[in-house]
Amino acid sequence: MIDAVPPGVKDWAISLFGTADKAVFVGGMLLVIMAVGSLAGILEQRRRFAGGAVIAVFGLVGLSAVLTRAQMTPAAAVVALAAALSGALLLGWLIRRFHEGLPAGAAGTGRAGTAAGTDAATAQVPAGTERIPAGTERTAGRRTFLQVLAASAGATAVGGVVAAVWRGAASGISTAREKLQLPAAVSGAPAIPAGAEVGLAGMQPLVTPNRDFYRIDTALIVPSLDPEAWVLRVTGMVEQEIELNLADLLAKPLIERHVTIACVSNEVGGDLIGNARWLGWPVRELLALARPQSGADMVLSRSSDGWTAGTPLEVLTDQRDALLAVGMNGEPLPLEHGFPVRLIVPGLYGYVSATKWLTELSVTRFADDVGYWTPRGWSDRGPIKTSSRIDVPRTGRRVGAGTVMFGGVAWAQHTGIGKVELRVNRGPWQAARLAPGISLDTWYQWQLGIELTPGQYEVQVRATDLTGEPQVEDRRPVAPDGATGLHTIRVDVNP
Ligand SMILES: Nc1nc2c(c(=O)[nH]1)N[C@H]1C(S)=C(S)[C@@H](COP(=O)(O)O)O[C@H]1N2
Ligand SMILES: [Mo]
Repeated sequence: MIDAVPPGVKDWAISLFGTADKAVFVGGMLLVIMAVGSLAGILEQRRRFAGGAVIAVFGLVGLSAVLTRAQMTPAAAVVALAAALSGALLLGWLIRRFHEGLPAGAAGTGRAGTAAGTDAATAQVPAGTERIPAGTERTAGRRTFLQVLAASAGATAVGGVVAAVWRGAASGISTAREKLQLPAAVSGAPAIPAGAEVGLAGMQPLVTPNRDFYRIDTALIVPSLDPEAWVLRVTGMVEQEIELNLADLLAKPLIERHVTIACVSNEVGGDLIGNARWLGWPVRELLALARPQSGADMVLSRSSDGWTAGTPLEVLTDQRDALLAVGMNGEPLPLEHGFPVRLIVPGLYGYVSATKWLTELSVTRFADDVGYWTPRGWSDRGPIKTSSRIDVPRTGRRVGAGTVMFGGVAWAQHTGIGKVELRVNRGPWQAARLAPGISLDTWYQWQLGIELTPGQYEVQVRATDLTGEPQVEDRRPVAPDGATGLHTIRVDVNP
């Protein structure tokens, strides 16, 4: 569904539900399944095979969904077929019981009732068969219904066991993750300068804890990759194809850097952005071993579930610290953030760079290949736009008159922030105190106290990068290549 919906639907879902979109999607899926099940029941009751046809079509949709997934073996089709088959069999059984209205033991007395149990009670019974009183039939019908419910529950339980085995495999990966010993970096992350964290109540931490880090991906089930079996292939327009396993990667001289990554779907003022300390091997060193051929200008990175990102080759080979990351804030990557290995590229939105559960780097050309989101209405290039956000006070918040403390973040990855300014009710811009950044690739915090008398105010923030380029003030939506505009909040100042 996620792969097939028209461009724009995903944006709409993210803007409406944020990172709860997956839970909403699964809930919606259950509602649709219940609706299709009800429809199948109603149709089958009227006409034989009509409900079965509904289930067959639903099964085919499931089958084609399974077969078009990346790296699905034909064996995966068994799941869809088994689901459709058990659905159809259950439906057939339910409808037979419904029409007969007879207890399981009395079924097969040779006659089917015209409709529900009450009609069956008056139906003709073949000679020699003892007539079952209506009341008994109703009780029996109820008992049959309960038996069918129990059988359905049993079938569901079998599904549950299958899911549990699957989850068991995932938790095995969790154990493997916990056991994984990350080597020390040969070049550690530069120390966080004193005062980089302004320490205003209500501000987010400068380094985002893993559990609070935003998560965006198309994976309904988090891929669980066995670190022992993981291999990365470098393919395509290279002089030397390369295969690298995790032990090979961990034996390389790893470096550690703070990098702020952001989602292209992040609205102005939004929270689809986070800053972490990543441990990894520079991608440029791997690509240097593979020796890209002339004419190549893109690296299509692929995940275990077939998702792809197209990153300019230049960005992966220049001196910025684009990483094959294995560590996040001192731990192996959390499963949701790409365990065992992902890409982290300073300065580019995640959809064109930050491939999680990485399995392949294919050196290619923008003219020949596209990443996952490009045919779905998003630009093939995705440099992160300079932007800024007010975190304190939150919009609509009541504050006391006097000096009101404002605070927030600003980012211009790989260029760095030069200044941050605030303005009240579209008045003159006032320079905020910009805290020292960890690096050009991370967000910066800022704060500013402004004297405000009682009343209602509109406050805006504007960042300017270190080359003197201010952020774009025109309001533009997130598609196709990232939102622009000024984060604007309302503050109510009490007397
Ligand atoms: N395999 C895979 N990697 C992916 C994605 C995805 O859908 N699948 N989404 C990308 C997008 S759009 C973003 S913004 C970042 C988010 O990374 P995070 O979830 O660790 O914050 O991951 C990127 N990597
Ligand atoms: Mo994203």
